[in-house]
Amino acid sequence: MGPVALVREVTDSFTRCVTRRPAVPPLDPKRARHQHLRYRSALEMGGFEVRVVPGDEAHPDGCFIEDAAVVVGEAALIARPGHPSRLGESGPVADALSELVDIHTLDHGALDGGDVLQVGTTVFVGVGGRTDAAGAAGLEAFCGGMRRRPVRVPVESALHLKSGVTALDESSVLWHPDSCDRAVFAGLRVVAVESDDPEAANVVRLPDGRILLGAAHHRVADQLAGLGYGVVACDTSEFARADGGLTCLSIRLRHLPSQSLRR
Ligand code: CIR
Repeated sequence: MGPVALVREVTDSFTRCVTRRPAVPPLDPKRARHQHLRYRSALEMGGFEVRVVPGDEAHPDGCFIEDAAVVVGEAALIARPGHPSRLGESGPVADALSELVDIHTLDHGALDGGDVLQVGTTVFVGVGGRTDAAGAAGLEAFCGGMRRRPVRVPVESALHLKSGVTALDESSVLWHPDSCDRAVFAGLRVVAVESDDPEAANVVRLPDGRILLGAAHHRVADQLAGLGYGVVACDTSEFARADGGLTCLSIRLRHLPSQSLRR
């Protein structure tokens, strides 16, 4: 089957999302839902089949579904979110993933999917923010069975590794200078965004090869177009107010078996 993206409904409790700074005015679930629909459409137009996981009012941050699991090839590792209020989000996500891939579960430590960046066969894991050494070790053990090379990356100021660096293709990353040490990406092409645009490097690679980026980041759109990438913009500003970017709103499964027996 083709590429699938899982997204999760925005709940009324979205007003109570974890935020690094108080949200003023309060977070707006209606506006977030509107933006979420546009985001889903952009994923579909780019070649994903979108599946929607029901929301749970008990978990305001559940729509940031990326943090709940890491999919590598045809297996998923159910994560253990690093913020205590987010523990317990993963049940319905695991149910949805179990229709598509094999399920493994991290049994200790802290790991957020937003800290895991896959580029080709390398799996970078950001450690120091929401993900700790035990969570990274669990991911490394999981990767070992999947013929992937895990690489730990210290994360200091960003919420997640992918807040400031994401993949453009199988050998290129889009990187913000404050996100992490550029040297960890030796051997890959590193495209740097302007240092005054910290959220600009969080983009989603669509199955059709285009790059989905935040609507406010015009300079990056021009930069990527100049490098030959097709770009498509999406406004997720209400989610940005809750510290979420484009990647965190979906779990993307790119390489599913041609015939899924689990459907
Ligand atoms: C949180 O603080 O956990 C949420 N409000 C935002 C999570 C964003 N996730 C991500 O960037 N992967």
